[in-house]
This record gives sequence, C-alpha cells and structure tokens, in this order.
Amino acid sequence: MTERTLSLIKPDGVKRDLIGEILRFYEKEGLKVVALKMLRLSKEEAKRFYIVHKERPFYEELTDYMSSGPIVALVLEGENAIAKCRQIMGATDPAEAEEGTIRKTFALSKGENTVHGSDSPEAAAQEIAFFFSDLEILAR
Ligand code: 3AN
Repeated sequence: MTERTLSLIKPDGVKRDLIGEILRFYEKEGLKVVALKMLRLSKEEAKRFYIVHKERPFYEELTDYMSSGPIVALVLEGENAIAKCRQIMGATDPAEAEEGTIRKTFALSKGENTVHGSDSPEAAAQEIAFFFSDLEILAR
C-alpha cells in the first residue's frame, strides 16, 4: 500500500550537515520526497507538535531541544512508507538501534536522535498537516 509519512531532520542533524546523507538513506530505500522545507519551530510550536508526550518527564527537554535550531521537515511517499521510514531510522535509543540505520550511524543520544518519523497512519496524517498544506505536497 502506498503511504505518506512525515520525517524531521532534527537540530543535531542539520547542525552537523547531515541533510544530504539522511535524504540518501530514505531515497536509496525507495521512499520518495514529495514535500520538503527547512524551518525553526518556536517553543510553543514544538510543544504542540509533541503534545502526545506532555506527561513524559522529558517533554520540556525535548521541546527546548526541538526549538533550539533549524530542522528539515519532509513528506516521504512509498510502499509501507510509515513502517519503512521507522525501520530506516532505527530505535529511539541509538545504543539499541540496528547497524545501518540512521540513528545507529548518527544519533548522539535518546533525545538528540537526529530524525523523527510518524508512528501510525493517524500520526502521519496529523503530522503532515502540521507542517504542510495540500498544495505543498507534489505528485511524483
Ligand atoms: P520515536 O521518535 O522513536 O518514535 P518516542 O515517540 O518514544 O520515540 O519519543 C519521541 C521523542 O522524544 C524521541 N524522538 C526523542 O527525541 C525523545 N525522547 C524519547 N525518550 C527520551 C528520553 N528518555 N530522554 C530524552 N528524550 C527522549
């Protein structure tokens, strides 16, 4: 089934000039970039994006970090894009991520873990709409 998912290149990825390499991880596995922008979230926007984590102990730290510098937001399209993107990213904690994943290769810690990817169809729809209008998502 062709799906769309939202991925973010987090501040640590942009700061270390990993944008091109991260796009390569996705593109070489057949995920197509159908929308892309660079932006910086305000603290309030980061809190809104991560509202599902508001009760977690790391909510403040996470939203401080996500608003600390530029990020890249992208919509990826392909067969089983949601699961595939998460497989390419690897586990949240880089110490537990599989060899060859983005997080195993680049992530610094559980917080500064370089990329985000939607974890369900509902999250994907909501997260894509958070960053992009329909007009900004292009047919390939
Ligand atoms: P994933 O991004 O792999 O779906 P989630 O949904 O458990 O992981 O967590 C969302 C984000 O919260 C992670 N990407 C990470 O940046 C941050 N996070 C998760 N666990 C921790 C933690 N123990 N300490 C700091 N940040 C965390």
